[in-house]
Amino acid sequence: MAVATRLTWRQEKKLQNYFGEKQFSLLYKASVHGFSTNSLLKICSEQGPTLTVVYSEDQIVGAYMQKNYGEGNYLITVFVFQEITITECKVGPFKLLMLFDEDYYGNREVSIHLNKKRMHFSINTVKKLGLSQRYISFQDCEVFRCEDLLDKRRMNGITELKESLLCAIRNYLPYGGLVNKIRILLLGPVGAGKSSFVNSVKSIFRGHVTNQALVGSNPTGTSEKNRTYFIKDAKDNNTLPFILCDSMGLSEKEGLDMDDIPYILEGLFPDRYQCNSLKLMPKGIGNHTGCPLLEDRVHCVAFVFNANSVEQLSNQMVKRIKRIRRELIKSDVVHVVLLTHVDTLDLITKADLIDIYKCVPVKLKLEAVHRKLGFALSDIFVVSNYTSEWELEPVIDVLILSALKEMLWAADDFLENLPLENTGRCA
Ligand SMILES: Nc1nc2c(ncn2[C@@H]2O[C@H](COP(=O)(O)OP(=O)(O)O)[C@@H](O)[C@H]2O)c(=O)[nH]1
Ligand SMILES: [Mg+2]
Repeated sequence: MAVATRLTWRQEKKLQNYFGEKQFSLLYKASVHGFSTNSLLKICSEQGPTLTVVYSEDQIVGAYMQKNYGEGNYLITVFVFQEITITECKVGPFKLLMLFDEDYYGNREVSIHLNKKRMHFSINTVKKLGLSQRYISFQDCEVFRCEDLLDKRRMNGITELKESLLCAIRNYLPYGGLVNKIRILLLGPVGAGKSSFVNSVKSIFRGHVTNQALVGSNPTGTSEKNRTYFIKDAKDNNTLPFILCDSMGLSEKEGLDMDDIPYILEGLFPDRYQCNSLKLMPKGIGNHTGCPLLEDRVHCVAFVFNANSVEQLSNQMVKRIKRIRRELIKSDVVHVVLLTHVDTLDLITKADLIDIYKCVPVKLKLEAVHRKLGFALSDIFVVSNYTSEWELEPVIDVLILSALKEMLWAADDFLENLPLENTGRCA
């Protein structure tokens, strides 16, 4: 049977982040491998950086060591983890082995006596760590190997994945050649990150961070105009096979008129056009001929929400979104959800973005969105938009490109399911 740690998921996550985005592998557990220094050293030598943790009644106390046991003299980080706070101090330098020196009861800053199940501290260390006494009794001791989550090997894998996603999107051809470009409509509350998503996609294909779409544009937060963006690929200067339609945000007071939604889906989305109602838009503006082409229609809708606040959407907003969703289902338009701001979710670090869908806070978030708005879990994607970064980061690119690829694939489903009579252009 696999040996399991006593750390809760939250505790492990907090420690991993605290010690610099590490991945922990449990090497040794005293209650399984024996409360003896020999057993510990046999298992934990030559393992690189390690974290040793002891569990007392109400505290977790431990030591982080950046080197192998047995190598020269080094400083050790000793910490006390109580509820949600971690207090640390540096001790040493001494040989890491001496941490477990069982015969020693002197004034060493810290020592762990496995056979007596006690950890001892000097008066100085007691003060620095805010402990109430010079030793604590513990029930178990565990040692973890600590590896960088974003090491070179992993980063190479991410870069390869990014390249394969770029290639798939560049070479994408809409189903059956029915249209030249897929139109993706971004819908969602003001401030959700729609314009930032456009900028992020543009940045990736340009090869550097750019901010063409106005972000957080006016004092009320709504963009005044709907905008249509063709995306250029810096590789060959061609436009890519999709168009992003950045809508005015949904808001309680201003913003997108709900009655306009069916017109927008039909293709009435004139770039920069400002009006109170699309119903009243005169023919001749943009692509408005009164006879919408399949090319001009919306082929996929992406609902964009801020992952931090999606659970707090007002009842009115939820009603609107559900109404739009019904409209989409009625007209067979495929739709997905983009949860932005995932970089700012509690306990999420950049390294977590690699395997974001496995992270517990993200899984809970997806379930909450599913419960509140009814979207299928498999249709919800998380992204972190470029907002303050200067350089592109492959981990962020992979999330954005994966979501984009899913939208294109979803649009193919829409095209494939079109009734035959709708696939020809309007006579
Ligand atoms: N940290 C973070 N901030 C974001 C993200 N997406 C958007 N923002 C910020 O959220 C605010 C609103 O974004 P914007 O794109 O204008 O939202 P829109 O109204 O839906 O177009 C801006 O301050 C952005 O910088 C994201 O993924 N992460
Ligand atoms: Mg906007």
